[in-house]
Amino acid sequence: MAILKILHHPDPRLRNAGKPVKQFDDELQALIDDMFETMYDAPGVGLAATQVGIALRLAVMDCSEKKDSPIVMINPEIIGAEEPELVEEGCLSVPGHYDRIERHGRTTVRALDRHGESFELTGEGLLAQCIQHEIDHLDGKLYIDYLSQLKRNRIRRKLEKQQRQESD
Ligand code: GNR
Ligand code: NI
Repeated sequence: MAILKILHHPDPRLRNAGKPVKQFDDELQALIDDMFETMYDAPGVGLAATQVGIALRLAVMDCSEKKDSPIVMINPEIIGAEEPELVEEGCLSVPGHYDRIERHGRTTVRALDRHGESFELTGEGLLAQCIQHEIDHLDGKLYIDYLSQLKRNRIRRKLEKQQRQESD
C-alpha cells in the first residue's frame, strides 16, 4: 500500500482523457488499494486515476459519513440524470478553492467493479455530485471549467504562485 502524489492544477496530465480499463489483474487491484488509501488520507470523498497521473477510466469514491462505503467505478457511463441544481464543489487537484456550479441531482451510472462485474448505482446529493465530478476527471475536465474565465485565471495564477513557492 502507498499514498500516491495528487497532481495539482494546472498540471497538463489532469487534461488527459483516460483509456478504458481492459485488464483486471493484480496490478489494477494494487492501484485501486493505493487510490483508496490516498483518498482517505487526503481526505476526500472521491479520487480519479487521472489525479494520480494514470490515464485510465477508473475512480474510487466514499461519500458515507463513517467512511465505510467504498465504491470503485471502472469505465463508467451516466445512464440517467435529473435536473441540474447549484451545489458547492471543491477538488483535491484545486486545493483551497470552492465554488458553486450546476450538477444534476439524482444520477445513475453504469460501471464495472474491481473484478470487472457490471453494476448500476443511483446516487443523490453528494454521491450524485461525486459521480459527475469523477467522470469529468476521466474526461480531462475540472469543475473550474464551469466557472467564468476571470475566476479560472485567478485560481490558476494563485496555484502557480503556490507551486513556485513550494519548489523554492
Ligand atoms: O473531496 C472531494 N469533495 C468534493 C466535494 C464536492 C464535490 C466533489 C468533491 S470530490 C473531492 C475529491 C476530488 O477531487 N475528487 O476528484
Ligand atoms: Ni476532483
